Amino acid sequence: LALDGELRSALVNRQFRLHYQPKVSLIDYSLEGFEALLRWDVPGQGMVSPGEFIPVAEDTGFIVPLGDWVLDEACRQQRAWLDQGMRPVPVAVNISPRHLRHRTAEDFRRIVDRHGLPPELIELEITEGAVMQDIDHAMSVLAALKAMGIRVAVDDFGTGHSSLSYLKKLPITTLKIDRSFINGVPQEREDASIVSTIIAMADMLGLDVVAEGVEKTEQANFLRHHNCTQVQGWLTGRPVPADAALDLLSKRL
Ligand code: G
Ligand code: G
Ligand code: MN
Ligand code: NA
Repeated sequence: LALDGELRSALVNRQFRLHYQPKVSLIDYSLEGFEALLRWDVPGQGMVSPGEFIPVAEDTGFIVPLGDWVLDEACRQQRAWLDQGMRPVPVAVNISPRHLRHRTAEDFRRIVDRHGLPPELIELEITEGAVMQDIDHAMSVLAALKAMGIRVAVDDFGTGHSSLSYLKKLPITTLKIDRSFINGVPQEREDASIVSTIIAMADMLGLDVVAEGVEKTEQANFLRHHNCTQVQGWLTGRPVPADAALDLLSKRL
């Protein structure tokens, strides 16, 4: 594949960037974390979205070195912010299914340790699909990550095929409610029921819950009313380059 070769050269030529989207408290709108989102800065063409190349990288296996780079870069940036005296907030990275299958918890920890970071300042976002593809491996990796103190979120929650019996056993810290459900809130009764039920279930399971894709004040109001405490979406901040993320860290509550 031509694109696979271009992606491999892009890594060598340092054309990948991370942008950072704020995760914000619904109680006081304080900044509580970031999600790192990959961008490909193609010379003369601007930023290419990961939606256009992650599927190819997943197919060819390039996602493994690329995913390692993403985690390493997020850790490097987090270290730099801490060294500049910034308030510590967790930074999350997306781990694709194939990356998860090819790595152990020790592999991830080695990258975090390389930067001398407290493990609780790094969060891995993993989709339900990634967990279900190889449940035994995922269970053992997640259990070891938990023992190390590295946070794990289930991303796009509600869209995958995980059963509640696995959810009960999964050693995770956070559920991220998929934005397809947030979209219909508060008008669509089904979406409103699903969202309020996920929030209540997360609370009873002792998990943190984040609502993704929040674009409107009415959505934030609905979520606050149903005791969701953290949101991520265009309403509270788009993904921004590292320098703009530093501005947020230094100026915001
Ligand atoms: O940022 P954007 O909306 O274009 O992202 C599109 C998709 O790419 C999302 O599903 C997001 O989770 C995924 N994505 C963004 N950054 C990364 C990354 O670093 N690794 C992986 N595996 N997926 C990512
Ligand atoms: O699959 P994942 O949840 O990691 O995807 C995250 C992607 O969602 C990011 O690439 C980001 O650009 C996108 N995103 C974040 N907030 C919003 C939002 O409020 N609305 C929409 N439509 N997309 C969003
Ligand atoms: Mn994500
Ligand atoms: Na998501």
